[in-house]
Amino acid sequence: MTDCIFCKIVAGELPSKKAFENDELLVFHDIHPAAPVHLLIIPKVHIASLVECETQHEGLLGRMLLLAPELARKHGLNDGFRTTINTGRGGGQEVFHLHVHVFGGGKMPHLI
Ligand code: IU
Repeated sequence: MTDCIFCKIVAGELPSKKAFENDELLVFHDIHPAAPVHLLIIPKVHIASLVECETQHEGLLGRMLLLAPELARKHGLNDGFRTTINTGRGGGQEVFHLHVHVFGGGKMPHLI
């Protein structure tokens, strides 16, 4: 999608601090970190949000989630971490390209 910021990051048209990359996924550090470690896991293909995901995306979603503990371990989040997927404006989503936030390393407020 041409006007999607995360697609531009995938295409290398905008810079990012990469933490992981394979054929399917890209992980980079959030530009406004909410914790000492704050990573975003995104699919390289444009999917606007969790609402747009279908059965065909089951494997992709599973691999996105399974990457989180691996990233957390690599970034020293040995005591735990938080994963968040904001969905839609009502869910606090600001960038409409599916992403999983993985963050931790500080005192995490209890939200729910
Ligand atoms: P949200 O779940 O859509 O609210 O989160 C979007 C995140 O993307 C947010 O934490 C931003 O700081 C982050 N981000 C980024 O890392 N790089 C960017 O160029 C833009 C947003 I725009």
